[in-house]
Amino acid sequence: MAYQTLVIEDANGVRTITLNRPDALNAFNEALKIELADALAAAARDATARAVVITGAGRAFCAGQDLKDRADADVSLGESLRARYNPIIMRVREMEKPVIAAVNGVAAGAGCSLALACDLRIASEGASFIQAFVRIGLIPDSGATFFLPRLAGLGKAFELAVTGDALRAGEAERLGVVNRVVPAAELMSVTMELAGRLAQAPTRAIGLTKRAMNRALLSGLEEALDYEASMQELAGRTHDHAEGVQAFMEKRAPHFTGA
Ligand code: T3D
Repeated sequence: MAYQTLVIEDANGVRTITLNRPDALNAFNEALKIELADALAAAARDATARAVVITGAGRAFCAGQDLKDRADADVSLGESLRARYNPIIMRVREMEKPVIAAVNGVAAGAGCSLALACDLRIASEGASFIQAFVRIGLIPDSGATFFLPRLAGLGKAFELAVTGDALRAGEAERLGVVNRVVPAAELMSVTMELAGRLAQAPTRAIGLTKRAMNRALLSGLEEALDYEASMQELAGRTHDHAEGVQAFMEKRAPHFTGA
């Protein structure tokens, strides 16, 4: 498949997938969702790719769903999650090789979820993680209700989910949400050094380690993703969600009424 929204590079057993819509902060339009799912499946199949890095072009990692595609569309968010986002998250988790998120800037909404679903996160000093969903009247999705409490603890996860406040890279490292924080200029060299080391390691053993940890801690993931989709279907039909998206488009604060 030829990609319009991704850049794929291979070096020393490391497959790097770069989300490449920098003008939209790498927000997920339809093409990016389809292409990322395809690229992850291809990386899983390809025995020469022994570690995978996901990063973003430009100043952001990923700003989640492209809201400009949602502005006047009557879309079932539950269907959108089941058809597009949940398969991406499952592919990251089911791939029996290490997947590293090189978080080069803001990771918001489903972009944050994607980073959280990876096996390791290396963040640049200016990176941040935003559960942006609540800002537009939605619930955390694409695995955020599942991964964030496991990584940050329930209390912090709930706080981040219901305030939509940014979790800065430094605090994310302190909480264990990211593995390492490095200066922006060193992000890719540090990430590639780690990915290269893992690509030379016993891939089968690493894959089986991931499978065992998935089973030990993540065995309810598929059900959780489906449940999120059902809750998002409800949230997506609220007036507050319509108002949240409208306010984003108009670059103003939303006025939520609870309806
Ligand atoms: O819909 C479904 O299928 C269900 C699934 C939902 C999953 C989700 O991800 S829901 C959450 C969607 N994402 C958001 O709500 C985040 C929206 N973006 C922001 O809140 C902010 O942009 C950021 C906090 C990420 C970054 O802020 P800042 O100040 O650094 O940048 P900015 O000025 O807001 O954005 C720069 C440009 O990117 C701007 O475009 P412009 O004005 O220069 O033409 C902005 O509109 C665009 N952009 C940023 N995020 C998105 C986006 N365009 C479309 N969709 C976006 N998500």
